Amino acid sequence: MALERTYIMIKPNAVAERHVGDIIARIERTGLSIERMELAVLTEEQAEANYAEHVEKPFFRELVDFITSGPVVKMVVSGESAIKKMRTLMGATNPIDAAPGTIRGDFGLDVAANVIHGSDSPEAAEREIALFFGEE
Ligand code: DAT
Ligand code: MG
Repeated sequence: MALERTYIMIKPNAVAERHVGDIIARIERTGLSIERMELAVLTEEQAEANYAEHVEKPFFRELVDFITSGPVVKMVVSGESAIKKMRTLMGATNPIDAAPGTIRGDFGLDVAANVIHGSDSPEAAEREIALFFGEE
């Protein structure tokens, strides 16, 4: 167990569909804390950097276009095992495979518009927090 920080982002479809309050309530109910939070439209550069590991994938351009298509809610969430706890709360990448009760299982429509992003490792969390909040 370790005290961790993770970068969480509510994607444009979920903001447009007014799921922000429900998603924040679910995060707080797990006992994790919201340290920072901001509504913003990502730049193309931020989107490409966030998804750099997927640059060779056929869906890369679609992913960048989607994530920059409207405002997102950027957050730093902290607490005991925050990275894994958030990944569990989010559910599987493809909403079709995500269990009911998870954020993607309840609100996801398809794999591209899968509602929420969460860092997958401590290294990714620090990189993403620096990228989106300009912190070290
Ligand atoms: P995760 O967001 O669960 O970490 P990932 O890192 O594999 O998943 O992919 C990043 C994002 O890319 C994912 O949230 C949605 C999009 N994506 C993944 N696979 C896709 C596919 N086959 N078609 C379209 N978009 C996809
Ligand atoms: Mg990932």
